[in-house]
Amino acid sequence: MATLFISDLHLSQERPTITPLLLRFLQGPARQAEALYILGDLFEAWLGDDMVLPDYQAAITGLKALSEVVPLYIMYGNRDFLMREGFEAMTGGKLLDEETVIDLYGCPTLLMHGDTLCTDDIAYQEFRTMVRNPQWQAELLNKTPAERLELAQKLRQISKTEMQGKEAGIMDVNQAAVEQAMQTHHVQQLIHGHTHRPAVHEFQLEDQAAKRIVLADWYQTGGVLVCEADGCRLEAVD
Ligand code: LP5
Ligand code: MN
Repeated sequence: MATLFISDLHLSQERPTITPLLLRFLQGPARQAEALYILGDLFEAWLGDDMVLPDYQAAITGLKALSEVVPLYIMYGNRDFLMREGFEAMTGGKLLDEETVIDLYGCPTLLMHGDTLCTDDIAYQEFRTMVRNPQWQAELLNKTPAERLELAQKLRQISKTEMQGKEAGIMDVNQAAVEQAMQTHHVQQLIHGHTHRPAVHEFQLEDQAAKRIVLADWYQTGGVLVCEADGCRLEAVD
């Protein structure tokens, strides 16, 4: 039995093939798993548990069906950080803290979305501080669904324009931030998404072998990290 990790599906009507791909995955490989972890940005934008966009309903139903047979853990990312208890009830998934350590077949492993590791992206980190402020979130959730949608669309436009002006390196993780997070949690293995640069990075941390595994996005096809007692491998989902 394997433990599976996915992230950055960014489910959206702009990429209509991805929801059916997820549903096949949930009905197929995920059913055989020991557990499924979704490490952020399942949705292009989650605007509150009280306003589920019709495009998301099929995925939610699929997750709920899976969660009845396989433990499902969900961490939010920079697009869906407004998921709360209502979302847990809809999907049967358990929301994880932003930095969660699990015992992965004997290897303590830190799970993160990955955005907080991109410390060179100062503009993003300032934006993050603003939108993670509980008061900002409460004001937002007081707005009507139409107002929230409009604001999210504006933010997406600003983000797209800003990203065109950023060097690629700035939008990747900062190695010192990676090492600090791993040392704080006393782990030699980290799994995260967000950067859309799937890879296994091996390095030395405190004179011992350390690993940072980056999950793939689901923009063209999907990707999954399959972990078993003898190790982890990145595989395509198509
Ligand atoms: O996710 P990804 O990889 O595309 O981009 C991120 C960073 N961008 C973001 C912003 C989101 O894309 C915006 C959409 C969020 C929708 C969900 C929010 C739900 C609640 C709010 C709406 C109701 O996270 C991007 C990083 C990139 O990753 C790589 O790490 O660079 O960061 C940015 O582009 C942020 C900009 O640099 C700064 C933006 C400042 C915006 C200030 C807004 C002021 C208010 C305007 C109101 C209209
Ligand atoms: Mn992200």
